[in-house]
Amino acid sequence: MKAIINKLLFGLLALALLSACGTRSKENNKSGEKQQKIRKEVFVPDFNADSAYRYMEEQVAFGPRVPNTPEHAACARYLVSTMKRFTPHVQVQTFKARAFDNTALNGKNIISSFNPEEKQRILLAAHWDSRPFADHDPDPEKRNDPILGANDGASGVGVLMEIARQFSMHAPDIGVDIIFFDLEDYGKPETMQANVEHDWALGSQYWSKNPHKINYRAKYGILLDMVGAEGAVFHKEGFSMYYAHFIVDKVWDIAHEIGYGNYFPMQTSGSIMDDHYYVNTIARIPMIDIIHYYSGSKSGFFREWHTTYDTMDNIDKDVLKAAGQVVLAVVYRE
Ligand code: AHN
Ligand code: ZN
Repeated sequence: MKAIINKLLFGLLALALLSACGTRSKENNKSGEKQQKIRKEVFVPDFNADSAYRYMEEQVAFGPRVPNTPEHAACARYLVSTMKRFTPHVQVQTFKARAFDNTALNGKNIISSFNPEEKQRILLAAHWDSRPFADHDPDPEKRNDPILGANDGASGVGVLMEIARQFSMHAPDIGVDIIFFDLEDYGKPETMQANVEHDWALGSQYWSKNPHKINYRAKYGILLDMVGAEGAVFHKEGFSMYYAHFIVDKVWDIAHEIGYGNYFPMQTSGSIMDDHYYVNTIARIPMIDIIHYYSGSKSGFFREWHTTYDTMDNIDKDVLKAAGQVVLAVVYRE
């Protein structure tokens, strides 16, 4: 009896310890025809959604982060100084790009590296700028106003900042580069009929042609876009399936294995033009997009997409947790 109680106590203690400092998941290594399971203990930190939420609030507090504005510049300084708390290897790639309307935009891609000497690398990314016009706002009067971009912008960056904080406490085995792409959301407004191409994702186009390191390679990349809206689910996006099927499988399988299957349905969506498209086609690094697709709206995105309602009010910490925990598990299993 005493032995059983001791065992129980030990189990409880182990549980408490695990929940305090991360989880150990069991890795299945299939080998030979018997597919004997060799369990390798892998440490995966516990993603803190409150922390990610706070990093989002801090970005949104600058106001819209529209290129060529002081708010955009101030947010860049905040992102750089915060990331420098997590790694000394932070680089800013400053560049100019032409918008659809010929405006010369000042862009800054912010690149934070972990284990910079490691050859095997993973690339994680999100865009940090916010859209200059709320062209999908229900009120026509507001369609020229800039958006706050809580979900469309700040969510992916907030999740990656929390991941960076976790890396600073327990470095993963593999090398990781976290890129905050600029100028993603300056595409031509919905109503404009101009025949322009490649008007979105100007920062990732620039980086893909001019990576921060010569001959830069990564095994694969994961882009996070709109990972915070209440009710979000992440479908297997079309370009991700086309260019990086094996990563989609890996990520969705892990999501199901660690209990976030509800957020990662085994369903495909159409192809979405986003930063990963250029990383795949120009830099030729296979990259997927974890993006909230919503078939219930005309745009295919969340209800507040490109409206003045894309605020912190519609952010759900459980969604941030699902996206962040799955990406952490993927990285620490490498
Ligand atoms: C297009 O609407 C063509 N692409 C959506 C990419 C995007 C905009 N992601 C966030 N905002
Ligand atoms: Zn957008």
